[in-house]
Amino acid sequence: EKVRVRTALLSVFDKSGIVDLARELNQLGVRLLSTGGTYKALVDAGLPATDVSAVTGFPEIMDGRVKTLHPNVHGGLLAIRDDAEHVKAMREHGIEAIDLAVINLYPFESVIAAGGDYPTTVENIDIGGPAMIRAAAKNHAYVTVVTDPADYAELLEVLKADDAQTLYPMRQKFAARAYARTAAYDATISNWFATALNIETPRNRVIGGVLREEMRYGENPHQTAGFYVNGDQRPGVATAQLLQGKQLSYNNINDTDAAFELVSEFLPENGPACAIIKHANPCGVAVGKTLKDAYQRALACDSVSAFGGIIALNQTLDAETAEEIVKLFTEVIIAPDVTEDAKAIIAAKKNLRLLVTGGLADPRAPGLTAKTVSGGLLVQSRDNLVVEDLELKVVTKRAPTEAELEDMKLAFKIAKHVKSNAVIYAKDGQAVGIGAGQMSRVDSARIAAMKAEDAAKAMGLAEPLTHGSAVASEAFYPFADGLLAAIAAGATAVIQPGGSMRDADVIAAADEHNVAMVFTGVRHFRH
Ligand code: 93A
Repeated sequence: EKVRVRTALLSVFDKSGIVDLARELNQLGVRLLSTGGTYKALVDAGLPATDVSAVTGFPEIMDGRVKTLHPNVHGGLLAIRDDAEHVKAMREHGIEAIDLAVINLYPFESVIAAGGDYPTTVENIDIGGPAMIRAAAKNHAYVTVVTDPADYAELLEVLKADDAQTLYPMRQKFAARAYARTAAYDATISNWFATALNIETPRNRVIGGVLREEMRYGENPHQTAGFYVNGDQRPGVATAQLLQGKQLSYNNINDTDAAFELVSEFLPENGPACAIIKHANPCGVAVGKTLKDAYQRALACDSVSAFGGIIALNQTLDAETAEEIVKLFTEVIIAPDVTEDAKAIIAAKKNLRLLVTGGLADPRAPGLTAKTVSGGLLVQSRDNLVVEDLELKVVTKRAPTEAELEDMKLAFKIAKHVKSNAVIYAKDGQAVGIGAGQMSRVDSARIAAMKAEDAAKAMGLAEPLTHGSAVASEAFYPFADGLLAAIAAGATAVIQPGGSMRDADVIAAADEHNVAMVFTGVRHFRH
C-alpha cells in the first residue's frame, strides 16, 4: 500500500517547478536521478543529482534520442519489488529500483502550434519520455508517476505527511492521468501526420486530443465538461484568440464552432456575410453590402431567437458593425479580425466574448468529425462539399432566374449547417425562414414559414419574405407534400438533392405551380 520513495527520476522538458520539487525531495532523503538538461538545472541550483548516464553506464547518444531507453532505467521502473525472480534479475544486472518518475514530454503540441517545419516537428516526438511514463504507470503498485507540474503540490503534500511515503490511491490516479497524457500526446502526433499528409481517414489517425481546459459545467450545470484540442492549427474555435470576456462555456464553444464553420462558407472577397447561431442552428444568415448590413439582414430573419446568440462574421469586425451588435444581448462574436475602434466598442460590454481567428476555415478542407454513442465513437470525414462545386441540374420546365439561382445556392449552403430535417427559405441574399431539427420535413417547411410570418409582422411588412423566395431542403423530398408546403409559403424556386423514388411526383408538383427546381445530387444530413 504505502511505498517509501528512495529514488526519483526527474526528466522534464518543461522545467517549471522542478527545482523546488527536487529540493523538497532531497530534503526528504530522496536520491535524484535525471537526464542532461534537467540534471544541469538541479546541479546549477546546488542540488545533489546523479546523471542518468551513470545509471545506464551509457552516454546520451544520437542527439539525446537515446538517453533513458535502457534496461537499468526500465528495469528499475518495472520491477515487481516482492517478486523473487524480479529481485534476482535486479541483483544480477545491477538494476536499482526507481520509485518516482517525474516526466513531462518534448513540446510536440507547442511546436506544431508555432508552425514548426516537418523535421523540427518530427524531432519533437518524444520516445523515451512516454516509454518511462507508461512503464512507471504500469507498475503503479510500487511506482508513482507525475506528468504535470500542476500535480507536484499534491505529491509533496502526501510525501511530507508521511515520511516520504506514497499511497496506492494516489499512485493509481496518477497512473490513469499518465496514460491519458501519453494517449493524448500520441493522438496529437497521429492527427498532425494525417493532416500533413492529407490522409485524414479513421484508419490513419485516432480521434483524441489534449485537455486544454475544464469548463465549469457541460450542456447542463450538473454535467462536467472539458475541451480537448487535437493540435489542428487551422482557423477555428480551438485556435481562436479570446480578446475579451470570460471563459467560453461548453454550449458557447459548440455554438461558436457552428457559427464560424457556417460563415466560413462565404469567401470574404465575395462580400460581407454574417451568421447568428442559437442552440447550434442558425437563426439568421445573410450577405450584405457592408458588414453592418449583413449583420442587420441576418438579424432580421429571426430577431427574437437572436437574443443571446453567437455571431460569426467573415470579415474584420469594424466599428459600425460593432455599434450595431452591442445594441442587442449577444454571447460571443467570432471574426477573422477586429479593428481597434471596434475593439473599444465591444470592450464596453464586459461579458461579451470576442474571438479572432486570423482567417476563415476552409469549407473544402478534409478532416474527421466524431460523436459519441454509448460504448464508442462514430467517426466520419467532414462534410466538405460546397454548393459552388456541385453540378446543378434543372429538372423542371421552368429554369430558375439568375436571382433565384443565387438564393437557391445560399439556401443550400445554409442547409448544410442546419440540423436535419432542414428547410431554408432565402431571398435577396438573406435567409428569411429556417426550419431545423424536425422529424418531418413538412413540419420544418411549415415552421420556417411561420417564423417568416412572425418576422414580417414584427417588421410591419405586408407579406412574409418567403413570398418569391428560394427554398432548400438538405435531403430529398420523399413525397410532394414537403415541396407543396414550401410552395404554400410562397417559394418559387427549389433546390434539393433529388434521388427519391418519387422524384417524378415531386417534379410534376413543381411544374404544376410553375416552380423552378434544381437537383444537387448531394445530401447534407446533419444530426
Ligand atoms: O529523445 S527521447 O525520445 N529519448 C530518450 O531516451 C529520452 N529520455 C527522456 N526523449 C527522452 N526524454 C525526454 O527528455 C523527456 O521526456 C523530457 O521531455 C526530456 C528531458 O530532457 P533533459 O533533461 O535533457 O532536458
